[in-house]
Amino acid sequence: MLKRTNTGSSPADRLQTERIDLERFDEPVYVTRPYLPPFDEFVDGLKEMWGNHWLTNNGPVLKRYASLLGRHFGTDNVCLFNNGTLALQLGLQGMGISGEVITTPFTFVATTHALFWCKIRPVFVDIEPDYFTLDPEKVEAAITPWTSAILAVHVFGYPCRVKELADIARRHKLTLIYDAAHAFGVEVGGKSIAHYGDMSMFSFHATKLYHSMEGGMLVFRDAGLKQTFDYLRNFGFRNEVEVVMPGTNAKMMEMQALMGTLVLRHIGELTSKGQAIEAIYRERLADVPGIRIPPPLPPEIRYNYGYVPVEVDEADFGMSRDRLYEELRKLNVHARRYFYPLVPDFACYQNVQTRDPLTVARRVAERILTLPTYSGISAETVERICLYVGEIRARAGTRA
Ligand code: T4K
Repeated sequence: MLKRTNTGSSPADRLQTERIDLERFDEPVYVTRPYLPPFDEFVDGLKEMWGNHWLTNNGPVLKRYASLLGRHFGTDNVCLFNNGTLALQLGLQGMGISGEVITTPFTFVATTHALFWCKIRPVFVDIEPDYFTLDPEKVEAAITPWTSAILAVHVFGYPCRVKELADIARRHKLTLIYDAAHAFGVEVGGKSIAHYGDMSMFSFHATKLYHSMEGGMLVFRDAGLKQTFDYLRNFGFRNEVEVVMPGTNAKMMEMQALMGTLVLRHIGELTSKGQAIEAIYRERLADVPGIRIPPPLPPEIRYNYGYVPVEVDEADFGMSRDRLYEELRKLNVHARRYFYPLVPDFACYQNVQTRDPLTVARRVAERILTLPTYSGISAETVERICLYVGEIRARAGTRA
């Protein structure tokens, strides 16, 4: 229950005059929670698995799931993996990418790890300020004779500038790969985001809007790659006695495929719920000085509402992003600083030379805070988080 002490009269000066008790949430409010389909549906699926006596290695549930996703994306060129990281790594390996790849510093570290495991040198260039995706001009400026590909990330599900990147890739004969880990369900110009570039990787991790507990998928343009990806995820086996390449074990198992199948039935509701949550944040935080939500997306983009990232401007908010993060934690609200620190600042990548000063990425990484959103969160909880952010700001202002 929220307690308010009204010391002012007009709604306009409510934030300044109406004090709100910052009462800790009884239960933790996490940045996300996986959607769980009706338990009975899962049990029915388990019964089928028990009947099949088949748990992994290209079983019937996985095969059916792969066809379902193929129909969903309108292509046979899909391959499923046990997680998104290995999907991306094996995707790069299977496409024979080498040398230098131009990529973003503002991402989950797995994007860069996938390059590392393929012995590819990451070349980090800056991002754009509105939606945090790669800046095409910076990409073009970083191309060298050793550049083989661009690895861009639709971070938070915000589409990269796909047309400009495609144009650069075409003119410089580069492979264009997207880490679409956050972008399931996103469309640009009426077309799934999966159909831009030469290959896209989707993560189906439990923390994603759409998930299969753990899981990953590649969607690719060249049908010839399918066989290679199938080999790579299953030790390189062609048959019982032939190993045609040094593959690994990256197979999706039946239980994951079952979860993915069931969650897919509910993807429409999940997106609508996310949209409603985002609308509350957008409206309620609009007048809080120092909090910036990315602008509404242009009409040709259909967004999936999987994340609500905001930027905290310390001067206007009256405290740093890190202080706000800590204050919210005290109230049992576990927002996350996705993606801070920047990948090149992690110890294992500090020796990677970066010519671009990454000015925008550094500023964004210092300010970013990803707020809780998931299908099970109530509108009341979101309203309360917004009021708390406003109140924390008002108190910071009072102290200043
Ligand atoms: N590329 C990009 C751009 C990515 O963002 C990712 C993954 C990848 C590639 C690699 O894809 P995968 O190999 O993961 O398929 C999480 C996820 O583990 C990771 O998948 C995701 N990106 C990244 C952005 O976030 P953490 O370390 O922040 O997760 P964790 O365990 O702290 O979970 C966040 C919150 O979610 C928890 O505070 C509570 C809640 N939660 C989590 C789990 C796992 C639940 O309520 N239930 C759960 O089962 O990395």
